[in-house]
Amino acid sequence: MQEQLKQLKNEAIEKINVTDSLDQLQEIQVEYIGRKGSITTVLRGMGKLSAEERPIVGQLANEVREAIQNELSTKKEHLEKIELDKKLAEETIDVTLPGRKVTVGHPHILTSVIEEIEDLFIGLGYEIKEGPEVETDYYNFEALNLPKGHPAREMQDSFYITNELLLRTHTSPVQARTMRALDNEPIRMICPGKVYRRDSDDATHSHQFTQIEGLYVDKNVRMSDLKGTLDVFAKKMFGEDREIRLRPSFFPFTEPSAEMDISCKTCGGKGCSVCKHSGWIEILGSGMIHPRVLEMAGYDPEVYSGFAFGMGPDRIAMLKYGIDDIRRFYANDVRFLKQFDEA
Ligand code: 2NL
Repeated sequence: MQEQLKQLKNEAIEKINVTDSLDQLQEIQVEYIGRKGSITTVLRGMGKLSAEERPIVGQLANEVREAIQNELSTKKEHLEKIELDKKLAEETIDVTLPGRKVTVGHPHILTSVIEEIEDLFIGLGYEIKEGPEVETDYYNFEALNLPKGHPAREMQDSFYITNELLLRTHTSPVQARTMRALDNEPIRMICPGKVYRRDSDDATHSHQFTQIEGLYVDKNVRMSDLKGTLDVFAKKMFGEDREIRLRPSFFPFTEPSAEMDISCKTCGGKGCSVCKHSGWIEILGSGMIHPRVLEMAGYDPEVYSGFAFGMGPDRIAMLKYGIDDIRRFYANDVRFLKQFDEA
């Protein structure tokens, strides 16, 4: 029996020496010193031994078990170290490699144009105001001197939510709301935002586009104030060498009304294809606020006067950057959008 134990010990140690797998070590442990392992099986035969032999064999069995356990532990540590070293070597990071390029987005070209206009008017003391895109019939039309049945409403057919609620057709209701909320105080404001019209989309029309409007109300505001302000705007936005001209026009919410043109940069006013051979390019609509609009907003038109103007950032961007189709702003083709990274 002692021979048997010594042989099992040698056998186990030999197996431990040759293996290089942690799984196999585990198997060896079960095979030799586990609860149903070979050593235990041998010890079951101890009953047949004499009283003198029993403690000797018992001690030997313990020594064998301990020896195997020690070998197992040493080898396990060794294999685990190899595995760790291998992992560390494989996962080395070369900190000198160049980093991966992170793609950074940028504002949409329309946002950039709107912000450029905002900044310009902030410099002239104007505040930026925003309002709801779902508007009441009252603020979108009624308060702007466009009563129900007015023929000019037809030009601004819209998306109705109910009879009295619609997607706003211009940003003017923001101004009507702002005036209403104030009590005969001077105002200088700019309101940018999305507007909607029931239009058929083509190169120059979109059912959703952007607008930016300005409003100036105070005592003794005159048409010359409007012209001076628009002249500063045109020169800052399109170049100091631009001239402006005002042409008579009509809007229900202004009287008198005027359209503003800037001199064509491409031909210097001589006439070319960009300005359709007129030497001038239409930029915006404007006028002196209609007394009825002031009155409905709670301002006394005998004391207060003001001017207003409105333009389309879509159109401004198309002119400024030579963009041929308004639908490009909304198609989200990154090849188009990426061109204006630095704009
Ligand atoms: C255009 C013309 C314009 C206004 C907008 C306005 C607003 C109030 C009172 C009076 Cl609350 N006027 N806005 C005035 C004249 C023209 O827009 O062609 N926009 C694209």
